[in-house]
Amino acid sequence: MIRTPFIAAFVAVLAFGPSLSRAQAAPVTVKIANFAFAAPTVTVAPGATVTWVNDDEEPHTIVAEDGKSFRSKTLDTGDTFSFTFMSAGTFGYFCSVHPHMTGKVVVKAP
Ligand SMILES: [Cu+2]
Repeated sequence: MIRTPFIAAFVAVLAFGPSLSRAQAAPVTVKIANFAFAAPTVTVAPGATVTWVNDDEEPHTIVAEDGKSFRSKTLDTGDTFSFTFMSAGTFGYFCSVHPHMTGKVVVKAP
């Protein structure tokens, strides 16, 4: 069949095209453990989703320092919270249960 390679190439573009564009805004996971965000600072591209995972035995929250960009509910052990950062900037955040727990997401084009 002559057409098969063309179809295969087309399918490859469909399969890999979106993942290539997503790679520029790769998702990041931030673990919460021992009353700290690890890593405390992450740098992502615009459009990237950051997911926090509570690996602690204590409840934690993720609250934007500006009070409006994002705010999670209380995360129990194993709970996650995700936020997609569309615009460039530096977004500090803290845990409202333990305000000494702070972190930062830096969003900038790669
Ligand atoms: Cu906390």
